[in-house]
Amino acid sequence: MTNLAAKRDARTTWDFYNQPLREADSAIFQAIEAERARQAAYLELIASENMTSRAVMDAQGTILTNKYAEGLPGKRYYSGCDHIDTIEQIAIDRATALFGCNFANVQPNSGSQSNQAVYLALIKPGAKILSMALDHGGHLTHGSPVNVSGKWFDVTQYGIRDDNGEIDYDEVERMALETQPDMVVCGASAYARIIDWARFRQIADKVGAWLLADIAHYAGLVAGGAIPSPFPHVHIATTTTHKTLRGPRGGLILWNDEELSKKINSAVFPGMQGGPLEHVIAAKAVAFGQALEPAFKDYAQAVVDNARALAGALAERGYTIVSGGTDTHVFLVDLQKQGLVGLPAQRALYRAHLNCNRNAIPNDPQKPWYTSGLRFGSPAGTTRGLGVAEFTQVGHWIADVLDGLVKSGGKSGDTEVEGATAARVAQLLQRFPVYERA
Ligand code: DSN
Repeated sequence: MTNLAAKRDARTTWDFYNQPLREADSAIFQAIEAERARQAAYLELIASENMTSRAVMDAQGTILTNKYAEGLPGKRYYSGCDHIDTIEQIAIDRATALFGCNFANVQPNSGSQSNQAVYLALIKPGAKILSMALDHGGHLTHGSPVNVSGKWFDVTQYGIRDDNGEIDYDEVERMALETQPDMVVCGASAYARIIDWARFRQIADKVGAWLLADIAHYAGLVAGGAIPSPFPHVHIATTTTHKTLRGPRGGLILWNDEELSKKINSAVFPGMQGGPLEHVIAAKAVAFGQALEPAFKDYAQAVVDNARALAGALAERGYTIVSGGTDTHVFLVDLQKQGLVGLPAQRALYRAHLNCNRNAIPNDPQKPWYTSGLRFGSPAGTTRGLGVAEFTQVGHWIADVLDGLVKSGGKSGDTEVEGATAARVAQLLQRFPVYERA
């Protein structure tokens, strides 16, 4: 090799290991920068989203992505896992401390895979599941016909009561006695009220079923003590780590009984997954550490207070809140009274820099693509620093935009109101700056 070639080679090697994304791939860098600007400029009201910390992202964006580590701390199939073990054990210890349970598997890549791993661990294809219907607030992975859970299991679904929008526990019990499920699933992705974990356990015990609580949406509120914990009532809880819990995108399984450990751990690996994403597990550990700080309790309570303020303002303006209000971070608005459809409503709000998602409401006459509802949540806005006064104000801005949409016939929206609202949102968000770099 000539000297010049050797120099060039050294430079290439240095670049490979050290060149920042900005220089290495400008197309992707610029798109990420654009997304950073979007997140700064829009108020995030999607109930399942949040803004995680720089520290969490720092942990995730590390050389840990290089390592294969099938197995569990202290029992790996590949060598070189000493430091990975340290990290994963810290994540496990913090998870169990945070949720007050004995065991945790921090490896699931998502909430969906957490649920699938639990099914794989405890029931067989063809088994009976009793769970909440998707359009009543449940989740795809709780037995929706379009999901593997609905294809492989015999699913019966409960919903919410027409009169008060709450789970009808007597009806759940009746259904359980009638169908004799192998597993009862509680937990939801669009249910605003406190779930009675103890009552669900009584029902599950009556029919000898496993009780799984999917707390993907509520985990941060549970960890922060703003709503009751599913432990010690449930056999197993699953969650995502990126919603109210404010960590990296990922999943987590929690349980108390040592007898379940082998089944659950082996369902995650080798049952469902291969090498765990240890860079994400490090980021989960950081997020769990942050959630163990006393300040997280204040955050969790503020999330609930803010969601109530938002729902209250919308109700004051004549919008129907499913179940009449919220005890959590989330609620659904039923747009039928205003004659609105979810899709154009979501788009009108986005034009005003208010980001929420259209969502099916119970017994929705519209198709899932359109819907008759909107789902709102406070976790990201609360992280950003908005309080009750700001969320109340935002509730009125949402109502202004939706009223404008009604006046325009429900499709195009009122450009003037949307523009004025976008300007107000921009002014508000200037007071609550976010990430300085992508
Ligand atoms: N997509 C999530 C949500 O928005 O609730 C659930 O998986």
